[in-house]
Amino acid sequence: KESRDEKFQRQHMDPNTSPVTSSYCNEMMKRRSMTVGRCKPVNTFIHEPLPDVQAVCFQGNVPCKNGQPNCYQSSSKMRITDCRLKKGSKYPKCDYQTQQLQKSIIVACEGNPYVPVHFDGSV
Ligand code: T3P
Repeated sequence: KESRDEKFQRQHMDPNTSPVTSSYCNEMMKRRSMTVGRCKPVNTFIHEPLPDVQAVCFQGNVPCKNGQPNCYQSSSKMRITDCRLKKGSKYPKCDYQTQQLQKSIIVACEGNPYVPVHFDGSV
């Protein structure tokens, strides 16, 4: 079974692509199985090396949006792509807007080793 950190990597890590075309999100959301059963409405891909993203678990501690205490904000801006489902897009035709950004990321971390398991947002 897929572990929570494997799921984070499937949903959020894309170190080797510095995007991108306007079809990036349509292709990647499908390739990474986020259009199975429903279209995941919002998802962010991170274009930085995995060790740099894992290191965020030891950077600035911030509260998570759900009130839990285990979120961390990256001290540096990272290259990310936000995928947002377009208005009117209806499953199974998941049609996404692709937006490249450079922002600080906020992830939730768990476990031993202590690694990212959820993408909480970007600032
Ligand atoms: P996950 O917990 O699998 O990482 O908040 C619900 C989902 O939306 C959550 O999935 C993370 C995702 N999300 C992004 O990927 N980027 C964002 O900027 C926000 C706000 C949410």
